[in-house]
Amino acid sequence: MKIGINLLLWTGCFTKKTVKLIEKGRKLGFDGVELPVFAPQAVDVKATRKALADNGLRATACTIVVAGNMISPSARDRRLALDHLVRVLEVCKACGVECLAGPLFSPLGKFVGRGPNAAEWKRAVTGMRKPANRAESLDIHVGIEPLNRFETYFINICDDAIRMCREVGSPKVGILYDTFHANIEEKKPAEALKKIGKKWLKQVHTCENDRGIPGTGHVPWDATMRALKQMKYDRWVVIESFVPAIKELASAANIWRSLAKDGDDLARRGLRFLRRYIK
Ligand code: LER
Ligand code: MN
Repeated sequence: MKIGINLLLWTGCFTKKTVKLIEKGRKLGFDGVELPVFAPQAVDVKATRKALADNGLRATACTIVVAGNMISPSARDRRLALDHLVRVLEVCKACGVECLAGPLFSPLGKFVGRGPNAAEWKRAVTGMRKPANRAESLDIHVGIEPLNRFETYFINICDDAIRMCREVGSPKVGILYDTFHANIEEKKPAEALKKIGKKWLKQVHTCENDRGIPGTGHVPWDATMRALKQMKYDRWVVIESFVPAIKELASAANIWRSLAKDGDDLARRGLRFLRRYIK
């Protein structure tokens, strides 16, 4: 396993202006960085590749639905969401990213006063086949991330993500397990992680139950790390925690309290904690 740091700790979006954060990741001791690719047109592919190579780091990426909606009855909304996802995949591949993950179906914070219905599920399965094919041809992994019910109503639990992966049926499409969301939605988070198993697990986000520094709260870290080791998981474990200074994130994920001195402090202390499990 390798440990990465999600750059959302320092910026709301990865662009040519934030390439220098890659060096920060290396200086803090991480093996890799996770790039929040929310605006693919703003990414400087050449500079990103160079910064990764110069710093000897590898990269994962995350994205969200910034336009349209893959589960919407509107064909235009579905196309916008799919075009964004395919474009992000292409930019990620060009930058050398190994896995792109996130809540890929509907926008963060969009609610309709009910849970997902059968028509939405079908649109999601049909929709995902297009980025899945592109991921196969590009040879890049994709992780579907279950989020807690206060951020999305579409895919909150690992069981639903597993069902989605089965129905999409691509070797490149699997699941991102986030300790923060699992702590809210799963009865037994480590059991849910085991159920995903090596077959579907593409990526892991580590975040404490209060969105703060991993190791300072009640996430079942011993059981989580044991499950990862038992299944011989050998991909990325990325710290994804937030600080209120990053306004876009603060408002999207309701980060109002400071849970660390600043982003650097959070990254340093989180990494020190995770290194107890991952050398
Ligand atoms: C959002 O809550 C989250 O966990 C992120 O991974 C979304 O990109
Ligand atoms: Mn996450």
